[in-house]
Amino acid sequence: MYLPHRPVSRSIHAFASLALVLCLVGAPAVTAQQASGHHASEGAECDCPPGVELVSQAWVRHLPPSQPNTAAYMKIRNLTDADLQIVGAETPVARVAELHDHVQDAAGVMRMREVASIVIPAGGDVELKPGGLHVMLIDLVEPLQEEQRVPLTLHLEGFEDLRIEARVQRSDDGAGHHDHPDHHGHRPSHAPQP
Ligand SMILES: [Cu+2]
Repeated sequence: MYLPHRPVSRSIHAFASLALVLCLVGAPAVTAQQASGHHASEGAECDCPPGVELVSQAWVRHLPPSQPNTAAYMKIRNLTDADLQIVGAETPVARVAELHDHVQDAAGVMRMREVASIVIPAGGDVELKPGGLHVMLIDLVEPLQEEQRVPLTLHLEGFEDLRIEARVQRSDDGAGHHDHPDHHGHRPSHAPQP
């Protein structure tokens, strides 16, 4: 069902050229979105390379100003025919951004740990969400305000960056923007936050 990445790129270029010709003869113009290589995902704010989409609004958990760290969550879709790997992240609002997952320790407690990469499967999605994968924002430059827009860049191995604009929200608000088929109605008991 999904088109492989390279033909998609080529078709966008071909379409853009065709559109230019059509413009000259008075046919409807394509939007700037369709003509550019990067595009904004529908309903979600991302300057994503062709073949990659943000499925839902990216968000950063709002925490009391005393908390030096927080986390960013989002759902990303890979329309290409190859697995993609997120291998790094950066944001101007935190001095360090790490890729994290939650794993259960021997005592059954969920704990965060850093991971080297996060895979977005070919033709599939990956969801970063509370209690699971997330981008850890460590040592915030200053406390984040609710509704603040946070630029977040994700580096993909051998691929162009995703430039995302995440919104700062309380966890309840954020959860409202996501599907939670495996949501149990409470946060996993793990420390430290988030
Ligand atoms: Cu973490």
